[in-house]
Amino acid sequence: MTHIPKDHPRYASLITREKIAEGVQMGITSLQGLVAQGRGEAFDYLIGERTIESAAIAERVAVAYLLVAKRPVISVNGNTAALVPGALVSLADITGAKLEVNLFHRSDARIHRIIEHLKAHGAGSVLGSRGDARLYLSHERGIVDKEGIYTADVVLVPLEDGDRCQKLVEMGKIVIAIDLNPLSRTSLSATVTIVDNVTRALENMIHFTKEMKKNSQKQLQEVIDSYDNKKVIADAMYAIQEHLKNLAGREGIEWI
Ligand code: PTJ
Repeated sequence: MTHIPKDHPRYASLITREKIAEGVQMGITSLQGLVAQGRGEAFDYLIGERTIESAAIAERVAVAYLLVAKRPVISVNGNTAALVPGALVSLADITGAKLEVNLFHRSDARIHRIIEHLKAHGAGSVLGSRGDARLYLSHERGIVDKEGIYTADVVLVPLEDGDRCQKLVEMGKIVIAIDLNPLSRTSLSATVTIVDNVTRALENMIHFTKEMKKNSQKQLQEVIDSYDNKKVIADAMYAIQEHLKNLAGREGIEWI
């Protein structure tokens, strides 16, 4: 890993980049994952590299869904395994969700490496290697485990491609997406859209879970019932516009 000095103004972003590059070197992250990360970085820059208020609301609702779920599953791909392995394991532990590796660029070797990587970060059992059920998709993301995503009632899908998100929603599942692009197909089709960097979102969700675990099922249901996903997406777009206006204003550039 390249040494990044802590006082570098773009420290957090550069460390994230290093982790993804390391993921590729370890055979965990796909080469295409680098491109996806670059896209994410660009949207994160537009949003101001912070958790906006509406994302925090969506994160709380996501936690409420995970806590009321009967069969919650957290889907793991090559990017999230490289960026936030410890947080994925912690969130699964405290919400009681199962972890399942599910890849777009699927290979048995990569699935195995990601499972071992999660275990090295404290995971017990990790699903994904069986592939004994199929979602009706023409690509490999459709290969899932029967006791995991296939029969889950709530699925958390960080950095997803739109096809599978739509399919899971069509199957009647609650789908929670983490995607910095508020207008991606995933964002537009998920039940709960968290427009935040996965590195911040998972830490926030762990924090909220610790708080909300004490809540009754009725209280959790109230959090869910008061939620409006379209409003959250609209707010993310507004936040991007306002952030850009502020940046322009600071530089004396007129916002037309
Ligand atoms: O490991 P695999 O084989 O399953 O492949 C995973 C990738 C990510 C390559 C695959 O799912 C893919 O190609 O994803 P997309 O279609 O590029 O979508 C990724 C979405 O996640 C984009 O909308 C990005 O803006 C967003 N994104 C990228 N990095 C982050 C992110 N959102 C939140 N946090 C990030 N760090």
